[in-house]
Amino acid sequence: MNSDTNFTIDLQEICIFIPTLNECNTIAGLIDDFHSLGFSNILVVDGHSKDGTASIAKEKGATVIMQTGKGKGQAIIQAFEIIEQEYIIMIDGDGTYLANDVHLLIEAMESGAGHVIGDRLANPAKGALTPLNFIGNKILNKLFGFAYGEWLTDILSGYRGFTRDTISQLVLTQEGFEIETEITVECVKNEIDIKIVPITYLPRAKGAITKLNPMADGFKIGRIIIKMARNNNPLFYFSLMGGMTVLIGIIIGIYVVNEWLKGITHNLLAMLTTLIIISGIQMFVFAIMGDLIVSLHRETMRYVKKLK
Ligand SMILES: Nc1nc2c(ncn2[C@@H]2O[C@H](COP(=O)(O)OP(=O)(O)OP(=O)(O)O)[C@@H](O)[C@H]2O)c(=O)[nH]1
Ligand SMILES: [Mg+2]
Repeated sequence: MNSDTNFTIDLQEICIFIPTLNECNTIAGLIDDFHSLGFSNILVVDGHSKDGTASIAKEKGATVIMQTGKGKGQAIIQAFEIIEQEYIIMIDGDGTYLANDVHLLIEAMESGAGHVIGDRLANPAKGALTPLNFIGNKILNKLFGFAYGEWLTDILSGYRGFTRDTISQLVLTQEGFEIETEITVECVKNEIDIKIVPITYLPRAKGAITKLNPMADGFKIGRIIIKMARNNNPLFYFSLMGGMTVLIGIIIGIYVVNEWLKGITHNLLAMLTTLIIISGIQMFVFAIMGDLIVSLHRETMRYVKKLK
């Protein structure tokens, strides 16, 4: 951070929050870096690390609490309940993000953002992302764009900024790595001003093991993007379901017609095909009705917010 950068936000009003699970290689350096930049409120929520991460963080002067449940998401939910500062910077403890980039997030909040996302994909160092992780992230960002109409570039980033007001509006339930997706959906739903800032992304330190399973967690994240769209963007959700149902109907229909051309009649299957296609078309009607209901609800919420 530039020493000549003058924040209007008092650093005492900022909490640096780090969720950790077995990050003994990197946690000390990260805390030192934030201290040297002038931050004193550093909170580590540890998932009962077996490698001494919690005691290292304590020695380095951070406030350390043990999480009461399991998973990164649960640690974040717990932290959001106890943090008292007006601004929260959340950063992974695996040394892949730079404390030095924090000014980018703070400046974005100073200019009015309720939520800031550090975009890792803008500038990843060589080896920071495996090809699978890079492609997986790109696909999930695009899926998110289709589902919510917000074309954000890195919904899964682990370096983010929040105002207290934003946190108070988020309803969070996901205990695992789906939490970043849920945070982003909740921000979009509550029409919070989201800003994206490009940050540096480094490879994990040698010997530090990732807790993320790219395939299993990737699928869970994709599923949550689609599932949460049911309430937030029914047009997308029910159109997708309707489209898939109609497609299944058409595939069975092609088989039925093909067989009929050969002189074999499948009466029951023909009826089933019609039923499936009609159900699919009905889902498009749900989609339009759901969209109307959500639009009305948003308008009412905007009015309620204005009254507050
Ligand atoms: N408190 C807590 N922290 C966790 C838990 N799982 C992961 N973390 C921390 O959350 C941060 C992100 O975890 P990573 O394993 O780096 O996951 P990732 O950054 O999505 O995956 P990589 O790209 O492989 O690094 C790290 O600081 C972890 O130590 C958990 O169950 N509890
Ligand atoms: Mg990581």
